[in-house]
Amino acid sequence: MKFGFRWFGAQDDPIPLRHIRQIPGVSHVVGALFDIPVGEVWPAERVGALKAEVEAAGLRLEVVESVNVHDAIKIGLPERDRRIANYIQTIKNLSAHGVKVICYNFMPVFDWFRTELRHELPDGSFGLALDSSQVPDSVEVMVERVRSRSGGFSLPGWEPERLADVRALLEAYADVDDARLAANFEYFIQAIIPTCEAYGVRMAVHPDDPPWPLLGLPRIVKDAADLRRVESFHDSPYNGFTLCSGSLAENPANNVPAIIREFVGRDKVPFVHLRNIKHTGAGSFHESAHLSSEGSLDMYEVVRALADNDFDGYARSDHGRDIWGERGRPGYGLNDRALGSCYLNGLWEAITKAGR
Ligand code: CS2
Ligand code: MN
Repeated sequence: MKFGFRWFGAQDDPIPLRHIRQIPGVSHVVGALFDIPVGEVWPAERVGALKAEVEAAGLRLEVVESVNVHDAIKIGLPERDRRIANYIQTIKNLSAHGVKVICYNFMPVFDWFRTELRHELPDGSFGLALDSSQVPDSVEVMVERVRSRSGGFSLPGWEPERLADVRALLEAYADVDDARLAANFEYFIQAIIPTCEAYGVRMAVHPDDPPWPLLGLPRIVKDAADLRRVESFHDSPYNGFTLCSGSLAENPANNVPAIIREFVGRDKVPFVHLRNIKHTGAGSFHESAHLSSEGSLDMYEVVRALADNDFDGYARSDHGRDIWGERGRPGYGLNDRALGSCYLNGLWEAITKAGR
């Protein structure tokens, strides 16, 4: 297992690479070009510059998160072929600089969805939370709430430019039901996977977060059955998954270790996100520290499912809380993600050594 840490770039992340370099067990940066608008090509020289910056800090860049998918592709507009051609060029440019895995998602309109970005926990730390009773009816209210509570940080998936007219965007999705979205996803996968195979870049779709439909929008990467459908679009190790323990676990019906065993066992998982969440009611949860004792997910079983299947892909600790007075980008401060990395590396060492 190769352990990475998500980084938002020198311009936009208060965490310097040299601090990431000091987290024991972390050897990779999971990065992106956050300023390139969704649907445009990532220029090869910009990818090369990011890689050089990461390597100069003693780290590696082999996973990018996320190359987001333009709404025209998800909706199925005529413009999609041009956007797919751009995506294919981005895959080639990433491959030219040694990127091996692209994390992305296929959620309409929004990426992850929370009602609270700074929910205070009993120990005085702060984490993200979703309280289903607090989801506003109006999307404009939701967009404004996320913007005003983001602590001034940019949040991928909630770009103000793209959501400036969120109502028009939602209307563009009016005829996109589950079946249409799946057909558009299949069209995208069939168009890009031959390039991924030729250029050695594995696609890894992130599950929907939360894994259920919201605000009338379909969501189609929620559970094992959905993952099998995505797999059937083009059966190849290059058409794979970012198994995100926290996102999947938000629905208590998802058996996360079983999902890991199934898909890692079939070599469909180049990348995993490891985090814990605590259920607080139907459709409600808050993010917790990574330890099993702090949340609803048994992280020992999650890591054991990876180890039992000889997982040799990339992993990162996902969302952490704000602790020790840090005011980080929501979910992406330094301290708690670093603690999570150490804990997860400890589980991995204990489980893999015991299995020898
Ligand atoms: C989130 C997402 O749960 C998560 O990992 O932080 O932003 C996620 O990175 C994207 O949905 C992946 O495309
Ligand atoms: Mn995740």
